[in-house]
Amino acid sequence: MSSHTQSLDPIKIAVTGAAGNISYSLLWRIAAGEVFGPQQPVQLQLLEIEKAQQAARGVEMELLDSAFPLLANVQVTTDPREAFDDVSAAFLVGAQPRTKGMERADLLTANAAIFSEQGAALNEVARRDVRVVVVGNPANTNALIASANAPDIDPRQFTALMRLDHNRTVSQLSSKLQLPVTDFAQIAVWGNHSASQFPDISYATAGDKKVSELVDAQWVEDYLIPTVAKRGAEIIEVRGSSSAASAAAASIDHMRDWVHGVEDAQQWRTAGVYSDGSYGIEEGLFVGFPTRAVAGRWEIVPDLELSPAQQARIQASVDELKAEREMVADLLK
Ligand code: NAX
Repeated sequence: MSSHTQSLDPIKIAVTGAAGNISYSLLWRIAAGEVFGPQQPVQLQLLEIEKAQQAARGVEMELLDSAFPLLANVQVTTDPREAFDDVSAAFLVGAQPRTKGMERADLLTANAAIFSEQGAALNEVARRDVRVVVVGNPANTNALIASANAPDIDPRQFTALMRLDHNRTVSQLSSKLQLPVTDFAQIAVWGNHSASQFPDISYATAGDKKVSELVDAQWVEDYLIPTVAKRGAEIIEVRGSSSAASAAAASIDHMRDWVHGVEDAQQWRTAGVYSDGSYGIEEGLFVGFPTRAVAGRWEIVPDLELSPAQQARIQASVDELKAEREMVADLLK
């Protein structure tokens, strides 16, 4: 077993925003083997802007001090072409986080330039089968920009993190019904990673029961949906800074499921994926869908029946994504 372990070549993994809060949790879990498995050595290629280079070096020092058996090497750079060179996976975390009172539109333009440059660099130097998850907000539109600037990479290799919204939905149901999180299946969050998102429990099950028969429809409408959709703001209010460890945990979940797949077909996940036109959602947008991780790909769960109420909520969030796309139109080739 161990001789086999040692014979695997390291794979290269890029993480941007390496000196930031999310990365401080994320990097340790990648290095511990929680994404690519306990046999797979990794080389971490960390991207940071100039003014955070020293802090990123401190992160590198601590990673090395952790003496992870699977950590083959750590590199820190300011150059996206170096960071993305030959990578199998990229966690695009680095961005300007939203601060109190900042409008979403300001956030969009501040971050759009970063993601167009990084998309172009991925296109130049990353492996063609690279798996990219965009965590930095506005994640869905940043994924769209990165993908549009990487014309030689299949857009299905780009995703936006919506797993945190998914996990928050599961967690709220678990607390409400006093059941373990593992009892729940067929949950999804449609739309944008923003307050317009639609956590949807219409198909959800808890064991052999339908969740919609266990909870009141009014509770879903008045409590569950707004609580999940505004959880990010609530965390900032209560913790004093934005979700970091839970966002890292969701990023780990997302990439691990994408790489290894999820066997149970009832165990849907939420990923912000390239829309193929399913459910009338415009092709080419990056949208939270009910998905399954199958054979190394995200597949959109097909043939769900949508009520007019579901359709209206999904449409509202998709309309917001279209408006965001409009604001960055000059960066989409
Ligand atoms: P931090 O401000 O702690 O860290 C961000 C880091 O990115 C900083 O060290 C900064 O120097 C670096 N950075 C900025 N521009 C860069 C560039 N061009 N290249 C490389 N690095 C760059 O933020 P953190 O709390 O780690 O959050 C990172 C991003 O995740 C934010 O955009 C945040 O809004 C977003 N989030 C997304 C979530 C999701 O579910 N999709 C949830 C959590 C989080 O809010």
